[in-house]
Formats: sequence, structure tokens, C-alpha cells
Amino acid sequence: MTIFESPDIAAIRNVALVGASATGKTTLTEALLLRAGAIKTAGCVERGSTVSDHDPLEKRVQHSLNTAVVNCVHDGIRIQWLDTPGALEFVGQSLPALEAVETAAVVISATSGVDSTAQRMMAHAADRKLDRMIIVNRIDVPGADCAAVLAQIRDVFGRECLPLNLPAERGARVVDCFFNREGSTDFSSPEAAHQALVEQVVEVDAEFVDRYLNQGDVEATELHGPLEQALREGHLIPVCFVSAKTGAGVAELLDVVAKLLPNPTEGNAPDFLDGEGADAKLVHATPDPDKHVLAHVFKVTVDPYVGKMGVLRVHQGTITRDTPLFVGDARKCFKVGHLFRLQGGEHVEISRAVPGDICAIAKVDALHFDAVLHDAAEDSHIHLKPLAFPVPVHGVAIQPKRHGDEQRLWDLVQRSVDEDPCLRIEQVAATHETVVYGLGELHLRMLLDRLRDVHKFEVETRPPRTAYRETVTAKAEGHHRHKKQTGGAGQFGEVFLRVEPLPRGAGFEFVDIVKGGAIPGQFMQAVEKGVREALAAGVIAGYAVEDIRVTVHDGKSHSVDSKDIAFATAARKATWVAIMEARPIVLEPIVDVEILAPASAMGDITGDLASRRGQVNGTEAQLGGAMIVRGQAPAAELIAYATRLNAMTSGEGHYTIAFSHYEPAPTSVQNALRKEHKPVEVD
Ligand SMILES: Nc1nc2c(ncn2[C@@H]2O[C@H](COP(=O)(O)OP(=O)(O)O)[C@@H](O)[C@H]2O)c(=O)[nH]1
Ligand SMILES: [Mg+2]
Repeated sequence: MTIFESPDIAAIRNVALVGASATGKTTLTEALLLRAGAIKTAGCVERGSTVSDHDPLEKRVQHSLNTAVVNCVHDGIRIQWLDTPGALEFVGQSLPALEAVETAAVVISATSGVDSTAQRMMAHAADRKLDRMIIVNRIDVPGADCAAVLAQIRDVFGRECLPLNLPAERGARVVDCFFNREGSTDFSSPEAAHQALVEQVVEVDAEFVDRYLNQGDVEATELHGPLEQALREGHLIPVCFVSAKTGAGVAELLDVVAKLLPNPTEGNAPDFLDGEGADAKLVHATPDPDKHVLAHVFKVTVDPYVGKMGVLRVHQGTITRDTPLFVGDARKCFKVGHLFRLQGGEHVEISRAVPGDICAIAKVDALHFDAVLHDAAEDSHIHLKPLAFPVPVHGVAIQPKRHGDEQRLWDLVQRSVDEDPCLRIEQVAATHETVVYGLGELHLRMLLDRLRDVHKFEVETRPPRTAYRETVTAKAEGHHRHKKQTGGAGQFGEVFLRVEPLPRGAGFEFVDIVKGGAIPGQFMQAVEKGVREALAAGVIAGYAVEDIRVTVHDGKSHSVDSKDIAFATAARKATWVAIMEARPIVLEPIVDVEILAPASAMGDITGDLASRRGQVNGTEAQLGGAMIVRGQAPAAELIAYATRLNAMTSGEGHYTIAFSHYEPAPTSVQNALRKEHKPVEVD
């Protein structure tokens, strides 16, 4: 079998390598490909020669920014690896990878132990009901204490984490504890580890428990069924030791994947929903190549040469070049045309893809992140359960250096937004600025670097802006009559409405209780449009109004002069009037912040956080003398925090932020924002 053929479904394994930056995922991917014979020499992250980090910007910054798909064949099993970026800012790449696989392999460094990214990804993988395993990498590094790391893993993630192999000769190789269990190891013993594994696995099956108690052992080969069940139920989380650098444990890891990890018929399929809201039904695809097609796009790339490419996971049915596919509820289908298998940045054409396959379709504009592809009309309302991405709150205003390049800038940024669900671009009405929002400084810096280095596009940036919102705190009425008589046809529309606050996070509700056709039904859409325009433009500070219910209860129309535009204008202005009366306030985004730094800097860090209106919720000691501080602070106060943290920790500190919720901004901030804003005129 070549790495590009579609084998039997039972011979496919899909594994996402997830975990913090610099734990060695990309280097490990390279070592796995080398060992399986898919490449001749191992590339290196620093030289930009790895299969995974193929993007020009990844080569320059020397770490992964995107999820890469790579394939290898080991023992007749085709393994598809998803090498994901580790930084929290690229969670828009790593979370969707979990939807495309059966197994999440969380990579942890033997030198620093369990980190917060590992904890976060373990939790996401558990939510997605994936089989999970832990790979402890860097066992070659002198001073790595593998015994301590294993103890910590079991402490943090539970007793179900058990080693399948153990390091030996101070990390120079590993000894298998499941199949062979011979030899001496750096700590514990293969026999003890084997026994622990068998005891854990047999627990899922009463019959095996009996046999184990009577015979004292069960053959490893017999354990496939219960082992698969234990993995699927999270009753066993295997731990493997490797060194991506020396290759120790890499062959053993390939064996584990081929022999023990689930194939696409054995894992837990992702949750699809059929329909919307409360009526939505949960559906799971059946990995049957003869049924109708169900696939989903978990990644979009926009390549200057191949154009837009959707990377998809097939869950059901068989896709060929001639398969007509629908994107979601679109009426028109498209012909696949060319179907590719990806190997990092290379694409190789293939003729068909079966359930479990990960492949790509190019040059289809309608493909977008999270799109469901199918070939049956009855599946048109199926979509993936939405992923819980952090809301991007870090903003920077951008404009082209050269006047007239505005549209091209928008298009280029839009490409990145298409690729990354955690980036957002917005035209801010209040300031007439184009603002990109991301999850942190690094996230936005990468976007700007890509514009400059890859697209050779020069932009000017202004200080980052915070995604403030507005809301109302009281109920109030608003009314506007729009009447215009210019020569021939006139315009007439009159709207009475009421606004009231909704709970935080509720968004916007539009209610129509107009009786007796006071506003004829055909104009109601225009009324709602006007209301939405007023909310989007903001009222007191120019930020979108949220958590508000707008109830339209009365109006007047004119048989000749009433038009959509007249009602939209009346509704917009009535909304404005009502909000001004409803004690409007500005809300500011509060973010969760997590700081990793040497223990010696803790005093400075917590003091500094307090001075930024922040609060500390807890601290936690890490292996190796580092500490983690968790807390909350207003997003606006953490602008340029990287520089501050660098100064406090001599460059040793790292931090991540994620949106938590909105809170009323303090009066001083409210006043400053109101003063900057020029309110809209109401006539
Ligand atoms: N000593 C040692 N270094 C490693 C190992 N694995 C990765 N590295 C180094 O760690 C750095 C980060 O590796 P990389 O693969 O980019 O990590 P990723 O961010 O998880 O993909 C690189 O300099 C690698 O050479 C390992 O097993 N042993
Ligand atoms: Mg990487």
C-alpha cells in the first residue's frame, strides 16, 4: 500500500497530536514519518524543513501555526496524523482537529511535566468523547524525571493513565510493557506496569475479571475487545514515552497506534445535529462506505496557487471525483472534480475517499469551515455541534499604507478569517476603522506578519482596540415618524417600540406585537433591519448594543408613501431614541488570564495584576520551579501585557487570555468612551 491509497476502513487510524507549544509535536511527526519510511531524512523545525511546518510563515517563526495533515503506513495500517499548533491563540486550528479523529494524543514534555494546555486539550478531547492517550516526549534530555512526570500525570488526569512502555537506559530506549514486558527499566518494572494495565482493562468486562482472578493473567492478544472498550469509555488512558530527537520509543509508538488504537468504526463519532434549536436531533454517522455521503470540513486553507481548499473528514459513504455534493442546505450541488490526500504542503490526487479518510477538495468557493458535505436531500439540515471557541477580544485597527488598497487589504484579511474561526474582521461604525480581532498579541502579530512577509502588503496599525459593547439597564419607549415629501413620491413610516434589558450574554431579541395591521406585515422585515442597524452602530459610544429586547407594538402606514426604506429609517431612529432613555451603559470584556512564570516573579505579577483592576483566583506550582497564576482582568488593561510580563520575568514568563464575559465598565472608562464618540443626529 502506498501512503495515498484508501485502504479498508479497519486499516485506518486517525490521531491528532495536541499539547503545548514546543513539547515536540512537529519533531515527533517527523520522527514517525521517518521511522515508517514515508520520508528519507528527518527535517528540523529550526531549519524549516519539516513536512508539517510547510507554510512560509511557520518556517520563519519556527513553530506551527496551522494544523498539518500527514500520512504514513505502518504494518499495513495507514495512519493519518494531525499535527496541531500548541499556543492557545491557535485553538481555532487545534480544536477542529479533534472533530476529525478517533484519538487525541496529548504530548507532554518530560522536562516540564503537565502544563495547562495539556489539561485544556485533555478536557476538550474528553468532551468530544475521543479515545485519549498521553505521549511523554523529550525523555532523552538529561535531568528529565520520567517517574515524577508519570506520577504527576496520574495525579492530574487520574489513575486510568497507565504506561504502555517505560523508559530504559536513562531514556535511550523504551521497554514495551503490554506485549512483551521484558527487560529492566529506569523505574517501576515492565511486569508491574503490565499487571496494572491488564487489571484496568479487564474491569470493563465481568467475564475477563473472572478469568483474570482465576488464571492470574490474560493474553495480551485476547484483550483487544475490552481494551478498545476501555479506551472508548475513557477507562484507560495509555501513556507512551518517546524522544522525537533520538527516535527512542518511536517504533513502539507506531506499534501502539497500529495495534491498539481504534479504527474509524471503533471510535466515538462526533455529534451532528439535524435541525435547529430545541427541535435539533442528535445524529451520528455510520462508517459505512455504501451509505450516502456525510463529511465535514474541519479546515480551510486559501493558497495563492491552488485557491481555496477544504480539508475534510469523511464520516459516511464514499466520495469520488464524480460525486455530486451539497454544502449544507445549498440547493445546488457541485462536482468534486479533484480529490487530494495531503502530506503537509503537498497534495496528491486520489480517486476515492472512504469513511475515516481525511482528504481535500480544491477550488470550491462554497466550502467553509465547519461545512457539512452530503449527497442526499434529507441530510441538508445536518450540521456539526458548534465548537466552544474563545471569543476574540484583542483588536488592532489596520489600514493600508497606500491609499486605494482598502479592498485588497480587506480581501487578504478575509482569507485569514476564513481559515481561522478565532479571527474576526469588522468595520467599526463609530470610528470608520477596519479592526481585526484575535485571541492575543501573538495571534494578531502572525496575521500582520503574513500580510507583510507573504503578501508583501504594507499596513499601518493603530493601538489595539477593545471590543466594548453597549447595553441598556432600564425599560423605555421610543417613537419616530419618518415623513418626506419631495416632488413626486413621498416616504412615510411610523414606529412605536419599547426596549428592555436581557440577561448578560442573551444577545438580541426582536418581538413584533403590532395589532390590526398598524404596520403592514410586509414592512416588518424592514423594521427589524432598521432596529438591527441602530444596534450595530451603537448609541452612546459607537459599540454594538447587546442583551436587549426590542418590542415593536404600534405604528402607522400610508397607502401610497409607505416603503421599506421609510420603515427602516423610522425603526432605526425610534430604537435610538428608546435606548437613550433606557439608561444605556458601556460593557467591557473581561478575560481569563493565565500566567506561567518563575516562582520568584510571583509577587510582582500578582501586584501588577491588581493594579490593572485584575483579580487572582489561584496559583499552582509546576514541576521545575515555575508557577501558574490564574485570574481575571479587563481585556483593555492587558493591552501590551507581553512587554510588561517580559520585564517582570526577564523574558521567562508566558501568558494566555481567553474571553470570559462582559461587565459594566467603570464610570471613568464609560465617560472617556462617550466623550470620544460623536453621536448620530436624530431629526
Ligand atoms: N532534546 C529534545 N528536543 C526535542 C525533542 N522533541 C522536540 N525537541 C525540540 O524542541 C523544540 C520544539 O519542537 P517542535 O517539534 O517545534 O514542538 P511543537 O511546538 O510541539 O511542534 C525544537 O527545537 C525541537 O528540536 C526531544 O525529544 N528531545
Ligand atoms: Mg509544531
